[in-house]
Amino acid sequence: RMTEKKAATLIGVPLEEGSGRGGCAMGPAALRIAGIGHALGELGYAVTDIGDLRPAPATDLPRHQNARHLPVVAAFTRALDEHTYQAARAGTVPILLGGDHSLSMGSVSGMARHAAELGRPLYVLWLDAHADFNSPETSPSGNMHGMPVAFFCGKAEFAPILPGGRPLVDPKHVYQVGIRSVDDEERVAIMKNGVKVFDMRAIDEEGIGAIVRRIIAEVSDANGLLHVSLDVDFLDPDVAPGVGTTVPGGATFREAHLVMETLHDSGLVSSLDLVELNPFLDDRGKSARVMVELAASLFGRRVLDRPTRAA
Ligand code: Z70
Ligand code: MN
Ligand code: MN
Ligand code: MN
Repeated sequence: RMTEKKAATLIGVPLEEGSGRGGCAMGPAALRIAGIGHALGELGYAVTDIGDLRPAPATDLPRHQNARHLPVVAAFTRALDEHTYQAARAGTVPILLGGDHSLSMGSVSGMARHAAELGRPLYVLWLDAHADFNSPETSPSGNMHGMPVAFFCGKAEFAPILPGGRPLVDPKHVYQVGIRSVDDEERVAIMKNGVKVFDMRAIDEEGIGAIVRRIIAEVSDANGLLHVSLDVDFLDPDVAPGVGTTVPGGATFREAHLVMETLHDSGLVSSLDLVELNPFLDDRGKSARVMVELAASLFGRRVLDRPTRAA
């Protein structure tokens, strides 16, 4: 096992219909131009890029009042559930090149299936300004990128998107870090369901390093797999302006790198979403490059070799 080459599968997801505006569909191209494949190769990964998924919209789903573009998002969810599951089952790290955050409905569902087969619990680290825990009943916008966490925890009602009986994620296994914009009904839902929320106040008071080490210790004690979902707006808009919903007061460049380096040292990360990059709004590729740098840190790029800090 130790001698096997590390492997990653890049999955392009030109999906923007979940976000309520155009631009995210160009995200996969921007992440490739910023060098995601090259960076992983330099870190010793065998990289397979399966290209961009372009599923035809689902024809079996009714129009939904408050789940905009449901047939498009559902088609991507189905394709991503399968491709993410297969990439993980083949022993590679699936890396989703988004695309808006509704893509996590599929990537996390696929990882939940993989984890269940291994008999291990799946944990999700949600790095985002938003909780993305709305349902069609609570959403103020109808935009499905505000719903993926509720979906993969089984807390959002849609017409059936995936077959019944699929493993769900326990909301108590979802850690949300960087949160600073939550809708009123959404706040009630995350509290009721026991989502573990570390908002910007927690980061300021406790330090992001201590928070991430605590999360890693819990996942490690449970022998869990950890899926990381990185929304561009986790970062402060000064660091990463290329996103539709900028929210002031986000993570700094240094905080974000520390998260990734600490996660790498844990050896627990099974899969990654890079989402919400909008190249149309970016400043000469700045945000795309930051996202690639953070992915490189997550998969082992470091400044110096040093003993890992105890949890
Ligand atoms: C709001 C909604 C959201 C990302 C915006 C915003 C959701 N809570 N998510 N940008 N990534 O419309 O549900
Ligand atoms: Mn999000
Ligand atoms: Mn967000
Ligand atoms: Mn548990």
